[in-house]
Amino acid sequence: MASTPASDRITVWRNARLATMSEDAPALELKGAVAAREGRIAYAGPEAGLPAELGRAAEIVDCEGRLITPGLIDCHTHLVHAGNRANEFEMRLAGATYEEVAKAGGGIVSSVKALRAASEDELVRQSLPRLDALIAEGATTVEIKSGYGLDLENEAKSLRAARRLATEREVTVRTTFLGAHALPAEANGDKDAYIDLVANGMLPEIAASGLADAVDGFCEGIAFSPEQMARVFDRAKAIGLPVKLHADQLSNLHGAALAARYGALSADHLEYTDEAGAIAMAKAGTVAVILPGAFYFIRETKKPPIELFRRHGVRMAVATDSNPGTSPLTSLLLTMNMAATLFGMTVDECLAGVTREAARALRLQGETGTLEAGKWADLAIWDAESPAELVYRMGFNPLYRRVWRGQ
Ligand code: DI6
Ligand code: FE
Repeated sequence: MASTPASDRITVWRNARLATMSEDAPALELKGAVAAREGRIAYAGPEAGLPAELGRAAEIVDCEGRLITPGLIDCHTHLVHAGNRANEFEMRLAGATYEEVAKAGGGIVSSVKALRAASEDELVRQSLPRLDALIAEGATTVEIKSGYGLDLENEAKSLRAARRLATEREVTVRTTFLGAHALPAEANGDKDAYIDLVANGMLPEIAASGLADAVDGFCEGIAFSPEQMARVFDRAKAIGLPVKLHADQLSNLHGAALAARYGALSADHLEYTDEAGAIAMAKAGTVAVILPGAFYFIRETKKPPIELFRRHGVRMAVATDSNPGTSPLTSLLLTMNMAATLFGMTVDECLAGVTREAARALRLQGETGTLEAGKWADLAIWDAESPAELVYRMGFNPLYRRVWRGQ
């Protein structure tokens, strides 16, 4: 009998508990099935509803009652960086202040120095173990920012390394240009001149080379003002790239409202965001990306206004913010536990935050983030019966199988 060409091959995962994360489906389908054809979902729902032509699949996988969720999505990482900042961590434990750490050459500038000294190959080599840690927990899509190069050559090198990671592993990578992350030493304190370089010198080249899928910035007293970020965003909009913003992390500069004004895909951190910011985000459809790892690691005390986001219908994603300075975290499962334990987010909010809403924050909600026909066949199959088991544990990975584009 002629073998079925791979392109027509249908795979069915049956006898499963489905958390499709679709807002139109039950939270948990107890006897569900998912069918995949040509890398996309052909069916997801009650096994009894599986169309006959799919039931005659080339491959049937009995999931033995295991839980299937959409593949996990980390929508906010600085995964591409060089070296680490463990020494700073130790200094801080010994009581050093941020200023003392900075005076000792620590902080973002030390990561900039390491990034500039590393080759593109070295960046890929150092970043792969961090990506593998996310993949090992069922991540199928990862966003990766630049932001440690702070000049055109090194920002482009960072984004090329990020793109290359998607050729080294079966994973979808979305890249974000974060030239407006910090002020490089050579700027001699002139933030306005550097922002002009970011907006007019770097961004057009980065966009023309196709290295970035979005543009981000750090709107904070120690970084850039709303007015300075607006200049970068004006350029991004003129070029046609969507924007995101690290907003209201350490103070309320009304970064969330600025992001909403530009129709940003997301505003991220948000510990100090006020009700006006939440209302503006809701109106603009800007996703709140909640980053508990940074809150925990820098021992922040001001929690993001989860209740305000709920009240005003702001969609919430959850992400690792994996970076060497404030969130050296590469576990979405632990991130979900932190979002629940530290911020009171529900199990459904946490799991939606690393699937459906994380896809929305990357403008990928049409392609992934839920188990619905037509979307990428990106699945995570767990040795678990309910989503609560994925959020409840700390440091335990119950992943049984990961499926990326049906394979
Ligand atoms: N906020 C943060 O917490 C990180 N970047 C940002 O905009 C810090 C990044 C680092 O310290 O390396
Ligand atoms: Fe970040």
